[in-house]
Amino acid sequence: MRLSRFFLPTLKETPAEAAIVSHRLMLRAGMVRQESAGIYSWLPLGFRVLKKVEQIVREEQNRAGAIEILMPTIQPADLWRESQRYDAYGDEMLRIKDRNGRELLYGPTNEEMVTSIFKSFCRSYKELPKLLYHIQWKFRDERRPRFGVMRGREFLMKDTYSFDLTKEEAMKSYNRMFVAYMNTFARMGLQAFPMRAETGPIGGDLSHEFIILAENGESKVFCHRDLLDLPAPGLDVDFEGDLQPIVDERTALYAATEDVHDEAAFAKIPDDKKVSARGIEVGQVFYFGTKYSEPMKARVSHPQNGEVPVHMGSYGIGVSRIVGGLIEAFNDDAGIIWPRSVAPFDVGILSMRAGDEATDAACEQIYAGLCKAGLEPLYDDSDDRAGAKFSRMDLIGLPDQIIVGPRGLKDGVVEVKDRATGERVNLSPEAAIDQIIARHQRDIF
Ligand code: 5CA
Repeated sequence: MRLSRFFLPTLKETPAEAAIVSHRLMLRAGMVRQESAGIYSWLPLGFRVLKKVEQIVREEQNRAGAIEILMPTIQPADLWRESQRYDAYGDEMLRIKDRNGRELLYGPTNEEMVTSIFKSFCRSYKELPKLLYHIQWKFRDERRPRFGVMRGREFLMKDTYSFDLTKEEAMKSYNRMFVAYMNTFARMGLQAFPMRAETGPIGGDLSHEFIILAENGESKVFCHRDLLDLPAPGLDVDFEGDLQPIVDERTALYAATEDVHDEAAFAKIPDDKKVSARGIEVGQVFYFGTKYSEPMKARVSHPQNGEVPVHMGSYGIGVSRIVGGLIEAFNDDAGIIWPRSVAPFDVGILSMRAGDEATDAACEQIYAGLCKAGLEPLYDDSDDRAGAKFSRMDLIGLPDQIIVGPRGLKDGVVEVKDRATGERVNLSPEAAIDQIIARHQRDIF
């Protein structure tokens, strides 16, 4: 993409309304625009990151055996009366009437609808287990929308729903999602820790939140320091095998959110291993048994016992929240530093003298070489001052920059800068292309 043709409305001033660094940087980098409290348009740069995050989430859901569907944002109120949640959900639910006076709502989550889909088509235990998910916008009329996309009112969520014959089987589905989550966040460069959590309006008695530690996080969390050293399970885990040991290893150590924190259990941890910190909840998993299948009569035939309600769980990831979470985790004074797997473009090409024949030719050569290798460069072909180009490229945080100017080209070199470390090397244009491709291949998995 050539910057001259792109739409990158960066801001010079720091927006006063933004209280935390990720919100400030998203506005300054022209990633989003607020349309109303907690409601955002995603501008091209932000949209590209959102899509990358969404795609990683999708790939890891598919790898774990979940099946993608797409349910609507608008749901009939009657569905929620069946589960008794219509009134219980309270003011967070946006209630709407259509022209015929029929009551509708903008879905804050989809347990009811997916249960209704399941029961229309699945009648036998032979069809189980089933894991269905979608990636769809939700609306929750949050009392205090804040921190930009981190606590929005309209936000993008991936929600998966599992259907099993028994509690034991449902635990296997829970474990699948648990393991898939660790891998999902690791692919984005994030370390997310599972912590025991409250179930709230979703229900049930077993739940974990996945938390990334961050100073500006809304959640207060407590855990054993050794939990922080456990790596993600890895993309080669066998989802058809026994995942219990992997989950056990990650749930054996104390880890809890404030709501379910047990001070007595925490006190037993040696002082130097106690972590009490703030974090961002990027995902949450729930097992709630027959809470929805019972009232909504989602039953299947049992091999011995006639008909039984299915055991269910639900598993959410805050796709749009993660974009803010990533910036909280990866930034410096100059701006954002994207991990390669979620960067809006793979590399920036900065022309130090647009219009100079040799500089233009070298930029075009590098641009074409990178595109041919399947990478997506952003080529700053504008005639802005060098300083403005440097600070804009640093602000938007592409992992690598190639700086091309007449002075270097006289010696046959361009400059390759690593955004994260600030390290610079001079290389021929061909070697610069190879170097960027190698860095990309090293980090994308
Ligand atoms: N039905 C369940 C699981 S699918 C559910 O709704 N879970 S949830 O309430 O925990 O939401 C799932 C994830 O969505 C959260 O972990 C969080 O990352 C994200 N999320 C929740 N509320 C918001 C919000 N107001 N703004 C942005 N992201 C949110």
